[in-house]
Amino acid sequence: MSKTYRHFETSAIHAGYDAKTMDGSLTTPIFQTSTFTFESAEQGERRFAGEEDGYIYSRLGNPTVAALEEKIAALENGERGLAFASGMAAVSAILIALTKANDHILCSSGLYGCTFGLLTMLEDKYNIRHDFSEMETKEDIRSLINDKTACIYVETPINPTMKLVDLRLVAEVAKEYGIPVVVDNTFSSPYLQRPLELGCDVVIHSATKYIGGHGDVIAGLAVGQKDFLDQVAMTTQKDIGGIIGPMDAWLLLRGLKTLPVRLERHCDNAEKIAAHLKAHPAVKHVYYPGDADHPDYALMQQQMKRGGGVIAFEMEGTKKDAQSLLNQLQFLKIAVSLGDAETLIEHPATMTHAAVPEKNRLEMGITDQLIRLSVGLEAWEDIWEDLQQALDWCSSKSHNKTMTETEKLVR
Ligand code: LCS
Repeated sequence: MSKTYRHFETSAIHAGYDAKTMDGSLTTPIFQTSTFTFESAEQGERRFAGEEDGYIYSRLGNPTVAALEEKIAALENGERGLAFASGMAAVSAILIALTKANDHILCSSGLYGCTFGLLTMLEDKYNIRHDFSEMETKEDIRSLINDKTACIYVETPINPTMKLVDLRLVAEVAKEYGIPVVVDNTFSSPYLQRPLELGCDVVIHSATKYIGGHGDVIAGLAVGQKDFLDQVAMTTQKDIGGIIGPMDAWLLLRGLKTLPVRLERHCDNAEKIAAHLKAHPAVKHVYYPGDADHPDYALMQQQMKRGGGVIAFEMEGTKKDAQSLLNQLQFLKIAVSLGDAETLIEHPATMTHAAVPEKNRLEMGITDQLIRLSVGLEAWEDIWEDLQQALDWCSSKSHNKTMTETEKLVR
């Protein structure tokens, strides 16, 4: 395990790197190389045989990537980290490592659309079945575990509905059966939530989001016990090959240094925006775990530091009204992804979760009127001003529509 410091903020900057080993370079050098030379044929043989430490080929390991893996392990309080080409490469490597044909996976009641797609593919090709559960009580979980259950897979907060899952509760039940719990911690980042400290076994990130933080890299990370991640490194990671490049690893190392500062600001802004959204007549419902009215607010306080930077809200009206809101925005960006400096807004039913069949989508709570807002680092007043003018427009349009319909009736 790499050296950690007393405070997360210090580890985010210093963990996993010793400038003395890199000629005093303040920042981690980018080892932009595909392969590493051996001094002799015998050295090559020893490295391949695992008898001598040292790099071989960048798909098997690279010093810049290793620095990132050490840092994320330190921040998640795990034994080993692994870096991947994308969040989905991390999700697929871990799920493939944990399952075999005919197994079963128990999942939280909502998942990112492509994770849902991966589960569907695993079922179609290898008969690896899955169930969804709200996981509100121990009995909810126990009732869906069977002798084929290979792991429990949880997102919390869930993309995009912002429901939470009680990680301590899930970990306690999983221990009864000796089943590993995998947590996709993308929406929280290790600054707000550390699932391994709550008894879970593996943490996954789409590092594309808060960890990168600047909308310029696609990447994934996994953290867990060394034995298991060593096995993943030598099997699904090495042989499927979804590894990260050195430049992208460096961008994540840079992003991580400011993670605590950015997250505090994301949370400050999101709290203010959520409160204003709640008061607007065009908004039917706001789902933000940092809001005291959120059904999981008490749970948020137990397992997260703050509510995070993502808000989901339901518009009054129809899908068209939800789309109109996006179209009326002046500077906020219509885009999927989240956790960037820019505020990003999207329509999950037709974007991130468009590939999820309507029945499953509605069961997950993703209606046509649901909007997901990743609150950025701009001044919250400017974010609200843009949202407000778009919401006002939606309200006045529905008001006008009602008037016209009434007028028609009168005539
Ligand atoms: N897990 C979660 C919770 C995610 O939100 C995403 C991507 C992934 C895994 C996959 O990560 P990637 O391969 O994209 O790095 N979520 C996206 C989203 O909500 N909008 O765009 C991508």
